[in-house]
Amino acid sequence: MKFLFISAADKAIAWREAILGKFPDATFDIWPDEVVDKASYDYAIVWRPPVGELKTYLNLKGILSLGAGIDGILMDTELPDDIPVVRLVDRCLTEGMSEYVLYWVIHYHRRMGVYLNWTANGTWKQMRQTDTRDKKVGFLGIGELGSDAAGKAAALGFDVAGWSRTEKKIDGITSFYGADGLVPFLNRTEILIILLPLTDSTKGIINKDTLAALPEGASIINCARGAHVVDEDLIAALDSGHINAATLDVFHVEPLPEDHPYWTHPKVTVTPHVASLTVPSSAADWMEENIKLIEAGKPPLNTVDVKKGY
Ligand code: NDP
Ligand code: OXD
Repeated sequence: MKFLFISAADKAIAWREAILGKFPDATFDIWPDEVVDKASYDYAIVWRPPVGELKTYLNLKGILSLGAGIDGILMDTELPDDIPVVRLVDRCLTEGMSEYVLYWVIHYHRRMGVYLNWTANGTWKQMRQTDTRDKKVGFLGIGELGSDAAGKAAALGFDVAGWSRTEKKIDGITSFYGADGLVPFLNRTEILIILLPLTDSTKGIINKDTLAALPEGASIINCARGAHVVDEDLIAALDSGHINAATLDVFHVEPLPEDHPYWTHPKVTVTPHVASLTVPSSAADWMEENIKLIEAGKPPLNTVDVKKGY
């Protein structure tokens, strides 16, 4: 079996070890330097392949994403259309995302930013503590990642809701769905977490209208994609005081350009796209399972619906 790897070179060594650990007789070639005989590859393991590259590998059986988000793969408008694109669903990725989300939800709920500023200046001062059960946390996107984090937030006692395309029935989580559900969902959400895929319908979903629909003082955690947010609208809402604070892990351009106002905005915390990183040794289990399904002539799990965009 032959694997083609297209991603940052510094990620390749760990992936080679993980994949060859599962398929010891396989060959794992790193694009572009190690590629020989394009027709000989069975599986492409990719992050953001160059447009038009994958269609030149004529015998691929599957395109396996290195991440949960496949917007970077779908940017290739010339993808071969008879080959399944399979997105990553992995325990470590899911648990890592929930850790990141809960860390910031608790940070905003317990107003740790305010306390850390005060104590850094030698100020000893207390605020009234609010009841967790009254704090309304909302997840835009309640799929693999959103549902795990939402379930864990609900277990801590938060009043949790999710917004999705289709209705969800998850114990302890109120479901809002579809275009009609968006504003009512936003109206009740004091801490908003964005965990949507980036598609034509979700691009720019955080804009002046949706920000205005959030209650005064809401906080935002974006750990999906930068293009979900209209940056100027978010900055205006932070400056006006309508939005309390934002933690942003993802950006229109990454790395975030040096002169971007987010770097120095007092109400913004920037993290460098680390909300949850793929752990090759764990994600290789999922790759193995899907490859076995494809080799057995069965459909893989988590196949992307290219038309839907996720
Ligand atoms: P899923 O596909 O499992 O879930 C997506 C959710 O979004 C579903 O609930 C889906 O609704 C909902 N959704 C999609 N389109 C719409 C729409 N138009 N209107 C309303 N709801 C919509 O994705 P994951 O949970 O696995 O991942 C989410 C995103 O997280 C990824 O696409 C990626 O961009 C990002 N990510 C970021 C990481 C980071 O480190 N910052 C790491 C990993 C992922 P329905 O269930 O009804 O289909
Ligand atoms: C992903 C990511 O989509 O790392 O998995 O952003």
